[in-house]
Amino acid sequence: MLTFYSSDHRLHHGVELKDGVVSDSFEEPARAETVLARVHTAQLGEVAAPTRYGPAQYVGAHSEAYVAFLAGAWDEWQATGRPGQALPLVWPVRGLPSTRVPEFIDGKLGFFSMDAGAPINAGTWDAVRASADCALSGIDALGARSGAGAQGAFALCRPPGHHAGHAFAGGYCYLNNAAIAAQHALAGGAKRAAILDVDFHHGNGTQEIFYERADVLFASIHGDPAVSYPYFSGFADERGAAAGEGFNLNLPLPKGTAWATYETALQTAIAAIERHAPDVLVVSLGVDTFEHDPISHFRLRTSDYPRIGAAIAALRVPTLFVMEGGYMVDEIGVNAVNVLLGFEARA
Ligand code: OKP
Ligand code: ZN
Repeated sequence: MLTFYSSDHRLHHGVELKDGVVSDSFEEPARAETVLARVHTAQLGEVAAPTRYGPAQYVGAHSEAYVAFLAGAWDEWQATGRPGQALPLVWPVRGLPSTRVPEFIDGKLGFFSMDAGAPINAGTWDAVRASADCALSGIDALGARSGAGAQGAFALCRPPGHHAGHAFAGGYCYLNNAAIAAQHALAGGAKRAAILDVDFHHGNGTQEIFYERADVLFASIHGDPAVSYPYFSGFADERGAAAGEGFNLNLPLPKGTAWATYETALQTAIAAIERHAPDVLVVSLGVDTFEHDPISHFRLRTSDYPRIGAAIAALRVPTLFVMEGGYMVDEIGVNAVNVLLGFEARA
């Protein structure tokens, strides 16, 4: 399987407010390095640098105004002379009347964010672009190789993307790499796409982007939002709207979920994808479902990950794996690559 990776991800290193203290983010550069090292040692296949795409390819999944905000936010923040990273501190929640885009950067940060989990520093935009470019390159590689069997490609994205919506950042995410990839596949001639999100956290951004569309099925298995981030999205009764009604499938699972329960949900998601009959499948591949993940509470084991890949391969649909979360840095490489090896063994 071909992997797309850019060392530009290192240009982004965020901070987060954790337990009331500002510290280095769990979403750290070592994550991608660990996965890349495992791609090599497991001999998954070639690693290529992504093609450089333009902001026009990010629009569709995202609004033009939001992409322009991301591109310019650091310069606007820096012009104010603040010493730290750009972070929002005020949001347009229920009860605040204005829907105008603020003129000043502090207001813009709140307008274009769901939380304070997506800080912007000097290298963030370059890292974010390179991450999306890995996903776009992965779709183009699948197209070039389409033919018999279940073809796979791996976009080793960092930062991740699935919390980013049409016009907002959040939860370590800026551009929604999986959504951009699916949109690119449709622009390239695919009639239907599916996105399977196996990250521990609900992919609220991906859900929002495709919520009213029937051409992209979104299926997600995640920690119950009653007790897990992102709290305000991911419930089973969110099933899509308008033309997209019935094309959004949320499978929230309780704390402590281990393989047996997980597998049942996975098979439910796979069956829904099969009914949708997509021309391309994008997998939001988070491995923060791991039993020792520091910020999540499922109990999957290293030996469960190849089974996820094998279940996906059984669909026999060209599949792009897009890296999302996973914060037990020592094991993220083994677990992520195990999914890919399980896919290849069945492909
Ligand atoms: C990104 B991805 C919990 C705070 C949650 C945000 C988590 C973002 C996860 N104490 N912080 O889905 O892996
Ligand atoms: Zn996650």
